[in-house]
Amino acid sequence: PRKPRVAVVFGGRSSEHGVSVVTAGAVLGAIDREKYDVLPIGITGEGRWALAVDEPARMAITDRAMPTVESLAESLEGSVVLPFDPSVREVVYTEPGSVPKALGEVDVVFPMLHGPYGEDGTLQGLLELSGTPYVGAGVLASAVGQDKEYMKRIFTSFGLAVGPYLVIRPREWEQDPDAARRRIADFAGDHGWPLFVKPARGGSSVGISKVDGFDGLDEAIAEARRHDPKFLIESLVQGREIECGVLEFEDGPRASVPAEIPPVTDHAYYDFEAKYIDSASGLVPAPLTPEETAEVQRLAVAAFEATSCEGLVRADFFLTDDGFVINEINTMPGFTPISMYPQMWEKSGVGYAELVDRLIQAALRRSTGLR
Ligand code: G1L
Repeated sequence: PRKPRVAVVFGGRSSEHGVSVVTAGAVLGAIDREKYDVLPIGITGEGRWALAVDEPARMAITDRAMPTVESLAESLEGSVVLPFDPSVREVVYTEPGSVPKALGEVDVVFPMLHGPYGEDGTLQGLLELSGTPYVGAGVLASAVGQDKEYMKRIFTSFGLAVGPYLVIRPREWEQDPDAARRRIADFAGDHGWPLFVKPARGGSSVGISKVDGFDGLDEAIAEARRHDPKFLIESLVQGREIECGVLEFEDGPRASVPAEIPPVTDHAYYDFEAKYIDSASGLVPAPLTPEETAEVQRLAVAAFEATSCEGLVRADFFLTDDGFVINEINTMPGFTPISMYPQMWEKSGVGYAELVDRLIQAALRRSTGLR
């Protein structure tokens, strides 16, 4: 019988293009070639989809320089541009059960793209339309995973504790910024400073500022709004940072051993590089009591179920004096072999190659359409 063909889609029009290429290189290197055929599909910085060379060694970091799809594509001739570029006259024709022609026939897609048009459900929607199974979260879970407002609303409605927050919508800020500032002042009165100003959508730590008083507020809002006109105000949640991985097995989702991210001293946040590339200096397993471990594992699986995740999720919590508070979920967590998510599974007895295989198997089990 023919081997299933796995298309790994990576790169893309995001500032984390290089991180995606490096991570896809690790995944391509871990896929069992006896069991699967692979098709590496790169998306260039300007959004062109092209067949890349299958040489994972060329996808590694070289003295701090990130690899790019441009350097891996055999040819960009005839490549398609998605989302559709109006200057491109060709129509991408898609037959049921296949992805756009440029991709060729594939049995399963492994999407490895950060942010808009990759992680937010739009690529997942395209794959749904073409009837192609894919690894990881579906349209809804992907979109929810990119929107901090709806993520919190869903957690709350499923009984998971979230920290205090305020949502300021685009019209509210644009039509009456003083009223919005008063709402923020009331919030600061209730919860104290510092406050965090965050774009509602978009992953990692981009556009987030910590403000200690009204002085830095407008600048922080302007910065958040550069990424998303909808933004959130959050108070500082005092507690230890605990993460837990969830992976879909044949019989349903299971939680990994949790990890603890020690408080950072040298830089303001656990930034993007730390999250996706560095060994993320987390403690795995987290030094928790057996009861705390069981509780955070239960909550991580509950977060996976509440948001209708598939395949995998990394759930991030604070352990406060009042118990676990969920901060966020990440449907496409850092995924190099030394990133937190694969490390948590490694310490749970599931190595990197098995992890990749389980994700592909979960995607192949998934029929398209409603279940
Ligand atoms: F497909 C999975 F397994 F769901 C998946 C896809 C992508 C897991 C993790 C990632 N991560 C990445 O693609 C990235 C960290 C390189 C960018 Cl979001």
